[in-house]
Amino acid sequence: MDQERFVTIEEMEAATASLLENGKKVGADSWQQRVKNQTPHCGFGEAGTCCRICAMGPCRITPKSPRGICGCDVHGIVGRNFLKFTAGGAATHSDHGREIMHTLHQTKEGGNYQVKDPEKLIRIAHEWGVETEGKDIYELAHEMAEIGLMEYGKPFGVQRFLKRAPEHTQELWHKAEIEPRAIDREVATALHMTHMGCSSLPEALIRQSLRSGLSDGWGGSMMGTEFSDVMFGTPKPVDTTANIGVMEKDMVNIVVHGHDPSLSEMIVYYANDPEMIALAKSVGAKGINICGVCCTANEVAMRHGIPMAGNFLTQENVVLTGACEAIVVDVQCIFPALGPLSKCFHTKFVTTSPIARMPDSEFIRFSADNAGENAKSIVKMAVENFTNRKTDLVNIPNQVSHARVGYSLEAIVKVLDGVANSQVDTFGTTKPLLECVTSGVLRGAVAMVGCNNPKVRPDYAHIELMKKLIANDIILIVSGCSAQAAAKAGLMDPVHAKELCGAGLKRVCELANIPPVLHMGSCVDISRMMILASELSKDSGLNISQLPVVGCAPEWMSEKAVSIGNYVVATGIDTFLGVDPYVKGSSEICDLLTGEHGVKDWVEANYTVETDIEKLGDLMIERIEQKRAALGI
Ligand code: XCC
Ligand code: SF4
Repeated sequence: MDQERFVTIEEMEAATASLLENGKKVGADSWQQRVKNQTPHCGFGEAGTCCRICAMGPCRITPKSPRGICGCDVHGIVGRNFLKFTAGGAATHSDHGREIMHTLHQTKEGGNYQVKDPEKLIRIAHEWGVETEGKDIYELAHEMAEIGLMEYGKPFGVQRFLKRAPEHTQELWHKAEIEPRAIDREVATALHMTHMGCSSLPEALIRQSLRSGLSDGWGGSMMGTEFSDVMFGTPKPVDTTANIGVMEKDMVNIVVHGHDPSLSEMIVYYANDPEMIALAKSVGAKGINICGVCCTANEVAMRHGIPMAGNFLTQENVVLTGACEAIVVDVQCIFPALGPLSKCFHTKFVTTSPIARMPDSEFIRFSADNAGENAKSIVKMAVENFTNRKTDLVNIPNQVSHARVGYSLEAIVKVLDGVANSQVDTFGTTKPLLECVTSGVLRGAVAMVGCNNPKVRPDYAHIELMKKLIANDIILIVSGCSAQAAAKAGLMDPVHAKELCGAGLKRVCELANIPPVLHMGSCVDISRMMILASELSKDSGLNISQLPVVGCAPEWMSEKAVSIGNYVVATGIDTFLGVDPYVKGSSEICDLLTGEHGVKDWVEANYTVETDIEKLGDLMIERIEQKRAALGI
């Protein structure tokens, strides 16, 4: 295999090691060091058996003390912790979606934020039963924003997006009493249930976990995805580059990190401003280079081809290059470590959201009305900081891969359909993809998502599992930090990655001119995957749970990831985790989540937790083949 085309995990680790050496010169701390300080982790915390929701505790469950002071047993404690964890994730994604709706409400002709995909707005308006005839597009956008915002707190009814699911799925949700009502209500209900002296019945806690997960995936996240597309454009395939080598030695490097595209879109816009480029040249730089980390990277890569410098556990690496003039963040997955770390270099650490305030940062508050002005001043600050760079500290490992990204549902349907579809009310059919699967050219699909976690060798699980799956003719649809792991390794290279595939998948890649690992976006965009699964189900007449499709988060770490897991399972997709969600302390909770008669009875899917990555891959292939066999294909 040509080493130039694919970057191996060992090469990436060597690059990180050289960056850590760079950090040592200036006394920088690192997560690698902090992991050592934190190991071993608390056994009660890891098993989920510590309760501190009231001040009689904390209570820790052991064979000698099987109940907390209130009498709660281990199953109640583990279940409550799991539900609280889910609620944290659902709140976070959904609040991101809410911010997007507020931004949509501020759109105006010629303003900081505009409607870039009016067709999509009209399509959703029709879906929601909103009159579009004779309305100015901004009038419609504001009306839709208000309706969307009402979904967060409406007193009656269930989420409007649930209607996008197949009838059968909607019935399952109804029967299991897990249809999410108002988005915020499911989070509030979860926190109410987990208050001292409320629910300790495992089944009730797990049902609400699924329900608040669904309020995220089919509520808040879906809102975030759909209306980001309306404002910033629905992603289409675009070529970009990935890995730490995308930082440019001779340019002003601005790294955008976080989640909400409302910030990064503005920074990208002003980095292309001729006035700013001229300023960069006047300070001796060749220009301005924007690159991304975490989900923000996915957002701007998919819409503008902005290079992706790294993912969750390489966020410190961008600063360690000594060539980062500014790291500009909004919300979620931002290491507080970036504050002290950036102080070791010339890097400006700029926080912008009242939701994510951190010590040792410069806070420039971002809002829809000052976005333009503030983005410009951030870019200017970064450019002016170029002269403070210490050239002897600059170390940019030369690792860059090519990647084709931007496979929104609309784009996937289009490339696989091979025909342009310009109708407003539909985006085409998934039938060509289904034909590939039923004929056996493709064995199935895996939705691989989620973070990095030092408990797993970072990126290794993502990359190795993907290689194994594509070699077995299983197509990958990925998002979040998993997507960046793939891109860094070269698995999204439209020319070369197909060499790693089985014969069937290779042929599909050639015919459709796609990489075998399709970049579907950020983590809120896992909502796109839910719609894809729904469309596959409707077009095939099968239930979602019958499709040879599974979900996987091999290196997950955040509360959001558990919320995602819950809605993916609740949608009927078996989900495989490489890290235990703090539930191993309760056999009853484990049985409900992973057994044959828990969530599986309600939603036809369940979890598998396997920390041996090789085994995790085998189990997924096995499950896909079982589903095929059951269909007789
Ligand atoms: Fe965060 Fe979304 Fe996880 Fe990456 S994958 S570490 S949650 S950036 Ni969402
Ligand atoms: Fe202990 Fe019960 Fe209070 Fe939890 S709720 S801390 S188990 S007394």
